[in-house]
Formats: sequence, C-alpha cells, structure tokens
Amino acid sequence: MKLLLLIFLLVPSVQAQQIGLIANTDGRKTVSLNGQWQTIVDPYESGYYNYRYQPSDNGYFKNAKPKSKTDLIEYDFDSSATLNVPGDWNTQSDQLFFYEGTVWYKKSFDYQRKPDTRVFVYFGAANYFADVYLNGEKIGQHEGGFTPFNFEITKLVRDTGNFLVVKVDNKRRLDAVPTLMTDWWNYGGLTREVKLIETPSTFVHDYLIQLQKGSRQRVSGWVKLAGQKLNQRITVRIPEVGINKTVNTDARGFAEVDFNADLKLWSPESPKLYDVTIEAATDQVRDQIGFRSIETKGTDILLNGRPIFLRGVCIHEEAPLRGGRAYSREDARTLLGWAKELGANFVRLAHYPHNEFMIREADRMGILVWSEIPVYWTIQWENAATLENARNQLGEMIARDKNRAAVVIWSVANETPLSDARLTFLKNLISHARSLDATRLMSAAMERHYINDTTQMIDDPLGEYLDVLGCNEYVGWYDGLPEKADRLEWRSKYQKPLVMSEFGGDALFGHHGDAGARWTEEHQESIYQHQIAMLKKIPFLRGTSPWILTDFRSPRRPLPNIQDYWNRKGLISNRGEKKKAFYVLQQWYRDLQH
Ligand code: GCB
Repeated sequence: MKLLLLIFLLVPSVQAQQIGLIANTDGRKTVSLNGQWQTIVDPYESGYYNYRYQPSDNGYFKNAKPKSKTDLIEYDFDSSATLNVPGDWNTQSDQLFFYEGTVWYKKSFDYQRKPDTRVFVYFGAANYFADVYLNGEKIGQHEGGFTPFNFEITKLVRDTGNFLVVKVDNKRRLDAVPTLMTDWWNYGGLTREVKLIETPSTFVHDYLIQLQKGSRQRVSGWVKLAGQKLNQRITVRIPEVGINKTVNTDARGFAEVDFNADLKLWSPESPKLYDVTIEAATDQVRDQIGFRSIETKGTDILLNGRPIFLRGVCIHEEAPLRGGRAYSREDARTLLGWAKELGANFVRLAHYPHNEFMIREADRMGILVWSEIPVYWTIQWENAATLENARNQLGEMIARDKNRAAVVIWSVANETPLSDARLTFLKNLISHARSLDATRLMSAAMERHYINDTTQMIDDPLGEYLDVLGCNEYVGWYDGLPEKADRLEWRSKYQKPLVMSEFGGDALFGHHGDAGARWTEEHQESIYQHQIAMLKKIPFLRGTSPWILTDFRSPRRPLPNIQDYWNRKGLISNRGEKKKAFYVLQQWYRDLQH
C-alpha cells in the first residue's frame, strides 16, 4: 500500500503541470497553430463516450489509424473536413450554422524543443467547453467561451509527429455562464488564435505594472516567476523615463514593485504607451503599457484627476462585414475605427470578454473600455459551481487585461433579476475582482423601475457595491413610444455616476418610412433624438453606451425580411452601412466635445 502511494506520488500527473495564464504572450517566442485543422462533427459525442455513455479510453483523441486491413476504426481525422482556426464553425459551414454540440479539432505539428525550455499550448478562447489532448494524453480542460487558457506540454511534446486534439462543445446549459438564454449567436469552436509558447525553465509568469489607485506618479504592482529558480533579482525598466527598478523575488517567486516615475499619462486624446521590460536572470519580457488614473468622486468619473464624460457605444464581438466571431487585429481596427468616427472615447464590450486585439487596439487608439463577463439574465445564483465558473472567467479576464490602460471598468453582470441569492453571488464577484485589481471601477447593468408613470428609480441594492451605476433602458422600443422619453425623470438612491449602458431600437438599413413605423431608419433616428434630449437632463449621467454599434446575429430574432436572425439595433448594418441614427449620435458626441 505504502509502495503504491509512493509510486503514485512519484509519477508526474500530466494535469498537475498546469499553471495559470501566462501574461502577455505577445512579448514571447511563439509558434502559431492557426490555419486549417482537421475536424469531426460529433453530435452524439461518440468520440468521447462509449455506447454505455461512459467515457471511453479510445476516443477520437487517440487519433487512431487502422493497423491492419481488419482493424475497425470508424473515424479518420486526416480525411475529414477542415475548419479554419481562429474561427467559429457556424459561419464556415452551412451545415453547422445552427449547430450546438461537439466538434473535434486536430492539428499535427513538429516541434524541436531546446534544452532548458518549457512549452505551453495557448488558446485565445474556445466556446464553450474544451477538452485538450496531446499525443493521445489529456492535458487539460477549460470552461468558458471567451477567456484564454494554457496548458504545459513540455514533457509530452516530441520533435516530430505531434497531434493536438481538442473536443470543443458549445451545448448551452442551464448551470453555465452564460446560461441557456442569451440574445447573441452561440458561435462554437476555436474562435481565437492557438499557439505554442516557449519560455525558459524559470520565467516571468505574470506581472502587474500600473499606477497605484489614486496616484498619478506612483507605479505599483508585482512580478511573479514560475519555475525552479524562484529567488531572483528582477529589473523593471521604462527606458524612456529612465526607470530601472530592481527587486528580489521571494521563495514563491513573487516580488512587489513600487516606484515613482514622471510619466506622461495615457488618455483618449493622447494614448501614450511606454515600452516596459521585465528582466530576470533567466528571462525577459517586453510590453507596452499606458499609465492613467481612474476614480470616482461623488457623481463624477475622474480620468487622471479630471472629470470625463464617457461617449460610448456597445459592441458585440461580431466580425464587421463578413459576420461570425471577430478575432483579428483588422476586425478590431474596423470596429473601433467606427466607434471613433462616431465620436466615441469609450466602448462597452458586451457581453463577455472580447479578443485581446480589441483591448490592445483600444490601448493604441485611446478608447476607454468597459469589459464584462457573461453573467447575463438568469444565471443559477444558488449553484456553487456556477459561481466558481463565473469567478474563474472574471479572474481570466482580469489576468489577461490588467495591464491595459484602456480598460477602466470591469462589469460583473447584465440585467440580472433582483433576489438575495443574486446579490450574494454578485457581491462575491465584485470582491473577487477588487482583490485581483484594486485600481479599476466596478460596474454592472442593473435593474431599475418606475415609481410612477414618469419617474424611473435606480435603487437596485447592487448599486451600493458598485463604483459606477449601469442601466439599460429601452424607452421608445420595448417601453412605449419614442416620445415617452420626453416626460421621463431619472432618480437615483446613490451618489454615484451613471452610465446609461444600453438604449436604442431596431432599424433595417435602407428601410424608410415615417418616424412612427417600427423597423424604419426614421423610427430608430427618432428614438435617438428623444433619448438624447432625456439623457441631457439626468444630473448624474456620466456616460452612455447605446445598443449597439453594428447589427449582430441572434437566434431570438427570426422576423423574415427584417431581422432574418439579426438583431437590427446596430447604428451600422452588418454590411457596414451607417443608418440615420448614427449621425444623430455622432452630432451629440461632437457637441459634447465643445
Ligand atoms: C438588452 C440586452 C442585450 C440585448 C438587447 C436587445 O437589454 O442586454 O443583450 O441584445 O437588450 O436588443 O433586446
């Protein structure tokens, strides 16, 4: 028995090699695994379960080939169809347009690992559940469709003939995050880049280099090493301002960093990024980091100590023009370029963390970002596993983007119905986020209600725990006619800034009529005109992000010839055409700048 235990302890478990997300994969040596992957569509998951619905030892992850003419193997990756990675499967194959289930992906590769290096396979995102195997061995699994993850493959990777197999399952589940009901397309697959990351055996695993909360010159954060040589001298350099700050990591490989620097602050008008390097004896990482402060004071939002109004717009991660999930730098530039044209200094990236290009480009273009997790509508508030899942997605979002100046707001929920269980759940998420990142503002799109025909009240108990109040309202679309906005007054229980995080209405581009006729551009235009007049009168309003920059696919929107499975609330159509309301908002955002 003792011997068995000893053997058990000595045999390294493949899964035990997992370490948390590697920060800033851009600054490292990587090998892309993007491109065509062999795929098998598996609606019954027979590549995973046997006919008794038990997990099989001989699933498709073995990538087996018949060894003789009598061998029975009922799948073959190499003669199966391919799908491009990154990319959702729905828009790559007509057969998969509405598909929700399992698709197996396989990529073969050679890799000559150098001595004293470690290798990780990194996924930008896989929607929704991924089981990952290398050379027939399971290396890990991941839940959550919009955040990155990595697994170490140092011990398993071979010089030639590696096969990486991923089972991606996008079946919706009641207990998942998001849950069964959403208003966006459940695009499945390896929707973001996949790459190998090579690091030295002890390497800079993660770091936070940002201004301390409330300060405009004190840089404060930490560096964390992973590997065997955890006690090292680390130097953080910002050459442009002559910073060379040396600290020693402790036995856990951790060191706090704290120094004053004379920095030109990052802002939408001047999105200054500094080259920053983090050097250890065994490793060096480069990043480009902006420094700015973000706070609230009463009902104001202060950027670098000065009040700012967030002229924003919501965006889904929907590829401009071609449709499907957006995943590239070009997609990000197009979407954020349209937001800039609108006069925006702010975007709400709805309803889940978008791909990293969006955040990196926002950093470069000077666009403030609200980033959120898909705690949307009716999550299972009482389910401990659901909470753990939401915490994990929140943690992964923060882990990836915590060094990006553009990100100023983390949001934990969208339109979630009031209950004690919901409040407990969301409070847990808020304190988790604050423990991971004490500098950014916390928000959520909350509930609000009428106290009489013409008064909207914001008193959702969640407001007490947030820095910025978020409210979605559809006065003029789901709630009365556009003119209803004229008589509305807004009140809040809290002395806090409000961002009107959604408003708007549908219009089919090119569909014209009188302003009273639904689905016309004139009707949408009228909604915006009445909304803007109302918004101007809200004394504690400090930002707006109307719904939404572009039309996006939604299974809940079947109306033929108008919606055709698109939510038409875009200010821009899915073909890139600007609707009349775009110009109404653009005019207001111009006026706000003078
Ligand atoms: C909302 C949701 C958003 C929907 C939008 C709509 O309140 O937050 O996800 O897409 O309304 O168009 O109904």
